[in-house]
Amino acid sequence: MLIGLVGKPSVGKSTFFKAATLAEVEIAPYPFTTIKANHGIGYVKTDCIDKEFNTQCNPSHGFCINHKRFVPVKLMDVAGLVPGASEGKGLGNQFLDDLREADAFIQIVDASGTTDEEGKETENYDVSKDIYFLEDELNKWYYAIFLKVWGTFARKTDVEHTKFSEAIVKQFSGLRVNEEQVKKILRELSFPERASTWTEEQVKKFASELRKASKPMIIAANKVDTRDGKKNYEMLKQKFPHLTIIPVSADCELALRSAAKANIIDYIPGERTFTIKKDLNPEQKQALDKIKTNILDVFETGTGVQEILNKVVFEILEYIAVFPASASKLADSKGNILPDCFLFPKGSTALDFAYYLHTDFGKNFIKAIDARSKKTLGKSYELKQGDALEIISK
Ligand SMILES: Nc1nc2c(ncn2[C@@H]2O[C@H](COP(=O)(O)OP(=O)(O)OP(=O)(O)O)[C@@H](O)[C@H]2O)c(=O)[nH]1
Ligand SMILES: [Mg+2]
Repeated sequence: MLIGLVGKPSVGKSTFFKAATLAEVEIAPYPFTTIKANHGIGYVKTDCIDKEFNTQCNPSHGFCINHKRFVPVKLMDVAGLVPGASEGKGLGNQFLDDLREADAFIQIVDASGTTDEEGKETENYDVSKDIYFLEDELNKWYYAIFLKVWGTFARKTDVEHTKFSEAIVKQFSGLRVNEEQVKKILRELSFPERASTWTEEQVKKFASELRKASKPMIIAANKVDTRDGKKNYEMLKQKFPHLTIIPVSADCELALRSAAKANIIDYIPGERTFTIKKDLNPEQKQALDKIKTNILDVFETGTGVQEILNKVVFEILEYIAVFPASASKLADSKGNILPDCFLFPKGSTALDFAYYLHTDFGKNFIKAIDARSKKTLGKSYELKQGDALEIISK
């Protein structure tokens, strides 16, 4: 699972990335601070099943606080994209190629309205422009990938009469498109059967539709802590009712997580409260008070960073969290309790789970056992959120 952070320069992509990963990355109020992509691990939050089993888990990846399990997901922060990037403006859009394999994008928008289309300081900028231009640049990026191979590819599929959707999936496997998506798009567009006869406009339309399907997007209206942040977030929500837009303050989340790391406060990412653990100096106290009154008390989704990651993984991509567990004990051979929790796409089966754990478990699958009910489950059992399963193999 890879989630890409995209948007114009200076919107706070690296701040969001740092808040989610606590990786040391450069953050600055001028465009193109990030040039080389940052890779890191963020976490999605799910109920840990250790509470049900009356125990405390020891995760080998991620962590667990108060029975909330934080499961790792890969995040990538790239350079800022500007209008005209496909013609080489700014840093161009070549760097997006690093994100070909992303499962989804988080588009960060600067809701303060204080950065222009190139990320430079301005006033009262119309934030909705960011949404239009990004979509356009992402479509152009996909179209450019298509154009490189389209002539030869389309003629070949005409001649060979191969199943077209299958051929598309194979040709563009690096973009993580799946056959169901391609079939659905072809049905809806009802373009001529022979792809080599498609007009340029038709190829463009097809590339855009495939982009939408293979890179679903959620929008972070960032910097809602600023003067006009909330107002602009509300404007975006009204103007784009078909998009998922979450109010975010990456800066506040970064402050909270850093304070928690320094043992100054107790804070569970995504919650709307924190507790102060130490005597603070007046500036520290004032900064934390501001976060509480301006963000946590105002927005149902807290700072929005955790909410966005969870929404992308569990709602947009529809993944579920599953725990390997034995029916008789919850610890591994080293005594670690429920050390693993894995994310699977909805519709995955007990057999998929077995293969994921080890190819041999998959190949030699006998049955799965539900650690709660001790019931036996077959290969085709569909995994459910929070399942705890043991795989029995030959
Ligand atoms: N008020 C406020 N400022 C923020 C927030 N997030 C980021 N910033 C500020 O916005 C500026 C740009 O942040 P970056 O994280 O470097 O932005 P970026 O999108 O990675 O920029 P490039 O790498 O240049 O594309 C910095 O001064 C941040 O401190 C936020 O939630 N609130
Ligand atoms: Mg950056």
